[in-house]
Amino acid sequence: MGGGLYSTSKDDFDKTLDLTNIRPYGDTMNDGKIQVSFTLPIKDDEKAAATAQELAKKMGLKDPSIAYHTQLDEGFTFFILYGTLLHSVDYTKINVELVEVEVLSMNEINEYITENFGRKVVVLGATTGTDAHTVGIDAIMNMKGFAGHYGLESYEMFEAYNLGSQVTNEEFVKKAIELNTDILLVSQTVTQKGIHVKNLTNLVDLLEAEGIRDKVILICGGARISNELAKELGYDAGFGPNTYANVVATYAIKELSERINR
Ligand code: B12
Repeated sequence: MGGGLYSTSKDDFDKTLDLTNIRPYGDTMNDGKIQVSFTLPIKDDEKAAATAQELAKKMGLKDPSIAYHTQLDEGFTFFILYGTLLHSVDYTKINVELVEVEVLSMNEINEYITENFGRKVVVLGATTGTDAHTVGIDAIMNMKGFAGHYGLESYEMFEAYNLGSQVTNEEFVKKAIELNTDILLVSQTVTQKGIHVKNLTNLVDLLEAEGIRDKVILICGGARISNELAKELGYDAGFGPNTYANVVATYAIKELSERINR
């Protein structure tokens, strides 16, 4: 008897990994299977389902099927669709600008600061603007840190101040001047309607107006922040998801040392 309907013979599966033609992996290589979700501002009925499928086809999904749909509110329907993505990307042509630094441990960082600056380094952090998310900046600054990596407050050679969330750029700059701050850490999580871009840009403008932009190492971070975006906005560096305190600290003290030597 042959393999039948559910044959799992290894010859049945495509196993070709072509980095110039990367497609989503569902349960076999290159099958292109993905799931997407969105809400449409129309009532939950057959016509809405057909509309959602039509949209999915326009996104490049072949044979989209509706896995789930529900009314969110009167006149609003949430959909989850499953299908085969027809697009692919050349992975070998993707360039990402990362912060490149040989990462030091907490002890090495304390030693580096003692040897190079002979004093504590002042670091001020906050989530600025209307953004209420504190978990990201706490992960970098709080004593207990994040995922087994202690935060900057536990480093002997950092004098660390965490102002929390919803700090206006004006308050932040005022505090930076008052503390004679070396390193500024800004966290931004909400990116709806580009609010993070406006807020981060406004901070740079204020620092320039006060004449202290070049005196501080200015770093931003958050789930949707990249080093590339940070640099575009006038920051020294930007850090995204799964950043640890010692990585940021290594970059900041080396940059501070270079700037002083320049
Ligand atoms: C917890 C949470 C909340 C809590 C926040 C509580 C608190 N005290 O922080 C509450 C309930 C208050 C909340 C509110 C809102 N939230 Co919310 N929230 C989340 C949630 C579930 C987790 C975020 C989090 O804590 N992540 C864990 C931390 C550790 O990760 P992280 O922030 O990425 O931080 C790491 C790195 O990014 C980096 N990093 C972060 N900051 C910095 C800074 C520096 C200097 C450096 C170097 C590194 C760095 O290092 C960290 C550690 O590695 C996310 C969804 C999700 N699962 O991600 C939504 C989410 C972030 N929230 C969202 C939204 C929309 C909101 C609201 C606007 C909802 C509303 N309509 O009211 C409000 C915001 C109100 C406001 N004024 O800001 C959206 C954001 C969408 C967007 N892109 O804009 C998300 C993604 C949910 C979603 N899918 O829609 N939220």
